[in-house]
Amino acid sequence: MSAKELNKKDSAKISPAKQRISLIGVPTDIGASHRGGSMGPDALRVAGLEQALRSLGRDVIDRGNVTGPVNPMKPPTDGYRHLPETIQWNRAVRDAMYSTLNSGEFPVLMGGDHSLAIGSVAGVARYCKERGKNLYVFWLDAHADFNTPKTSPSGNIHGMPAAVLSGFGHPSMLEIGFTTPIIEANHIIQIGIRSVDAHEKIAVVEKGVNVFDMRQVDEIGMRAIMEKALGLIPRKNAHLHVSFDVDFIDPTIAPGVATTVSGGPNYREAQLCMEMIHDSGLVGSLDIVEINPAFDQNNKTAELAVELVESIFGKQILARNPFLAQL
Ligand SMILES: [Mn+2]
Repeated sequence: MSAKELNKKDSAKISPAKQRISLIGVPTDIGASHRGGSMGPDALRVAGLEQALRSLGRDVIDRGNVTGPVNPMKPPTDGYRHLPETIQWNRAVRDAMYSTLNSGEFPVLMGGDHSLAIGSVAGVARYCKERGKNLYVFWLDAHADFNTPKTSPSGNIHGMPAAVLSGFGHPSMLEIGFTTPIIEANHIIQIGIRSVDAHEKIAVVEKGVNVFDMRQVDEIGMRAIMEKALGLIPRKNAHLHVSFDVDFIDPTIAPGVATTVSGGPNYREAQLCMEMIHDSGLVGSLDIVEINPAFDQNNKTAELAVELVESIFGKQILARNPFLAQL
């Protein structure tokens, strides 16, 4: 799709329905390699997420936190760390996401580690199936998160959610979904990827995940990547879920995450990504995961995440009039 065609389509959708935004805290690091992600929801609250979205004219309600078991800090069993606890958290997340969407609100999951995307996407997928909507997921991340217990050295489930969503993982994790797979692998669109284990390199290609790695961003730029990524989504009856792992961003500006990887999008590239997600008018639910305040500096990573999320909800540098933009 050319830039001109994209602009035309976007201008018709520049004012998405102003649903109330529902913030859902999920304070756990049950699936992570390091402790501290459980403080993520409060880091986003302290950084002013609710107020920032209100200042964009949105009605926002903070629903408090979903609850679940404490992190028992156990070693892996049969290739998984904390499998029963992770399932318990994810069932609660799934039900919270589903009921929020069902009541007409826009759910924003404040994690928590990325294993929570299993429950989050499962809840969104159920809603979409019942409404006849075609679900696509943007997976903004440094990692492909496509491990299975056979291939994961650590057994940390936050390295596995994209595989589980596509139907690969422990049966009791697949059961979090109402269908198997929870979403077809080719409806997962990964952007910013730069740390992929040897077997994952093969698995994501074999299973048909759409991966835009950092080399592609280097070669053709974020604008072209986002045009391609958005071009994969049919415009009719589509629901876009954005699963935003904050380690997507370059660690020089976002150090407060569980697993940093050099060479991520810089500030403007990340902003452009979010602005183009907004302009598509397709986004209907969001995860913000992997912020780890224990590794942060004065909460700057949560503050940056808030700025980026503002752009997903339409904050712009100028009052861009789609008609003036054509001149
Ligand atoms: Mn991730």
